[in-house]
Amino acid sequence: MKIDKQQIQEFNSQFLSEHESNFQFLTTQLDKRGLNVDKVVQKIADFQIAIPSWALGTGGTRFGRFPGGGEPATLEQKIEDVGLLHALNRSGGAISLHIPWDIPEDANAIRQLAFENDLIFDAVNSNTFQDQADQLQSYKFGSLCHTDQKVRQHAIDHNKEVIRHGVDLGSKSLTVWLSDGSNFPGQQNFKKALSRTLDSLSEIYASMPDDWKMFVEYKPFEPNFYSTVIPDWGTSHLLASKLGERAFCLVDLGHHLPNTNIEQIVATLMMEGKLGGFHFNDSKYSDDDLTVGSIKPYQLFLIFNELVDGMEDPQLNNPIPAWMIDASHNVKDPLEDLIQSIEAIKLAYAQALLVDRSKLEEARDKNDPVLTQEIFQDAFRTDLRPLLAESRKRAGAALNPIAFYRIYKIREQLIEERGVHSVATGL
Ligand code: AFD
Ligand code: MN
Ligand code: MN
Repeated sequence: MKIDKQQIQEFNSQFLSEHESNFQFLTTQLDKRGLNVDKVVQKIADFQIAIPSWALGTGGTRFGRFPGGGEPATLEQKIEDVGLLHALNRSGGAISLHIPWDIPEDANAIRQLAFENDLIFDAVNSNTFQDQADQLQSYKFGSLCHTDQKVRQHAIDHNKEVIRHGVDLGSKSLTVWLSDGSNFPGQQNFKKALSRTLDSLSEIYASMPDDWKMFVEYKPFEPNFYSTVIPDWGTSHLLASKLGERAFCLVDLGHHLPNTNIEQIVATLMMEGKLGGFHFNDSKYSDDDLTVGSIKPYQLFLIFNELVDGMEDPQLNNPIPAWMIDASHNVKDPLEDLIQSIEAIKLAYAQALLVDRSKLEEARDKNDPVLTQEIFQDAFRTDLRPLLAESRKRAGAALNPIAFYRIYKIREQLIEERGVHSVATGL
């Protein structure tokens, strides 16, 4: 199914007068603060967030999974779902594929389909955390870090194959997340495991086209519960530095121990020009993969404050990170959940754009923590949702995407087309 522009215009017309008065009220407030509202609205519109192919189906836990129906069962349907999302909010103009879950049979046809849906291909992801059917070399005790050279080579070759698929689709980056690690003290030689991982990654890095980037993800635990080979940003940074200038760290918000100061990690990595990728989600405990901004919206704002600071600092040389949502939806409709996540990301971004950076620096220089807090609170407590709605309106998207999704019964139509029992590939 497809959403046509006419439908969106019709829908928007019902909400237009309410929106105009909200936006007017906010514009007056922001004008007084000397903010260029049009510029902010444009920045919000330009901010595009990639959607991972594995987030379009219902997620689950190891205890169970409760699919809601109408899930995309093929790569074509996954592209169609991201296309729907993008038509609704004009903010998710890229899809990130996971190989071998999403191997394109005909890359040209898939490229064409993405083009018709106004989508590009974001980073491709390798999978060395599961054994595939008939796989001779098992990843039970690791992949790129494995003690057995044959297993390492198998994992290296898989990553090279992922790059080839990415090249065929026009991707420009590879994301590597490793589940490698150990479950028990003494099981693994830390130094050897890390240096084997570096050697394996070097071979993969060398096989990337010159205009490609590699993103190295880190995670402190799970599925291994005693140690992981790349547990933290420091280890990821060490690998990225040794690999070369096209290797970067990837921050996944859920991949930190509780209360970690993620905003400080972001600042440090950007200072070093090594923050390459970003996976958004939210968590109460660990890698909960919940809707972005649903648990700790203030932390998200603080993180965006550093991201904006890093992007606006002329002295820094960090590339614009590749933004992606990496969340799982166990009880919500995946598409509705993604709409909410995108909204939360853009809200935090807009709030961070509101921070008066010269005032902030002045207050910091004078060691005035009261004033710095006032500045943060001022930005965080301003309801900027009308700015987001305005940026959607200008981009030809729905003023209220969730309402559109429900009123036009998108899920019901997907269930009608695909059936109640269609199951997405992936986790
Ligand atoms: C993991 C990682 C990583 C990986 C994905 C697999 O965050 O991004 O590709 O989930 O589903 O938790
Ligand atoms: Mn991730
Ligand atoms: Mn994760």
